[in-house]
Amino acid sequence: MVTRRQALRSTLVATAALAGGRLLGQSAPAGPHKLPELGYAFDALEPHIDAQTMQIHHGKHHAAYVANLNKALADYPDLHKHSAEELLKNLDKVPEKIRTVVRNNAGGHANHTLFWKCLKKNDGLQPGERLGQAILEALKSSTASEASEAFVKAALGVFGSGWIWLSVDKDKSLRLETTPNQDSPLMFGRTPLLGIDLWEHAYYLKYQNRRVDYVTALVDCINWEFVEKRFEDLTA
Ligand code: MN3
Repeated sequence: MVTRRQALRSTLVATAALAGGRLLGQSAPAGPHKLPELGYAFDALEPHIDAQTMQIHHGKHHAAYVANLNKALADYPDLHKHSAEELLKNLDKVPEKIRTVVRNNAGGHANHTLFWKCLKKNDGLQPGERLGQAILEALKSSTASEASEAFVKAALGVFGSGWIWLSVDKDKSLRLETTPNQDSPLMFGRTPLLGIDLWEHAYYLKYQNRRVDYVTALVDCINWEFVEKRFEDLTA
């Protein structure tokens, strides 16, 4: 017969083992790069983006870019002081042996870090006048709805996986651009202002192959407060 004390002890051991396993399972390999907090609840963008997609996207996909970046840099301690953004700006200084891995995973890390901040249900809020005007120029549009259409059309034109961006050029002008895979405007001397993930993992659970519906829904999920503040900082 199992005494109460024995039963309690085995429960404690099992609980400790479970907690240990969970810690081991979740702990990323040591390294300079860390998965940032999402900053809001997984269901904060419902119904536009579902909670399960957000959870997998942040906790699995973004986490994997961070883990793989740390792994690639493990034997290169001199590179540990650089942010993902700095690595992307200076890929030519990254040893050739790890350059592609760093390009993909520093890209994945930096792109998603910005992406999470760009998202918030905006209840139809529009960007302020200065940013609004810059967006109309970048999208060669005369009205906000024309600009939205041009943005969605450009997103649909990306073949396979990639990103669509509004980025700030060296002359501080705003431009619309798309990149394949996890490439960043930082690789081309521009600074991303706003980026939208066009990989299927960003929308497949809810929208399946309907990228048009996902991008259209995301227009209502742009955190204009954040983007506008970033625009002021980048173009000051
Ligand atoms: Mn993604």
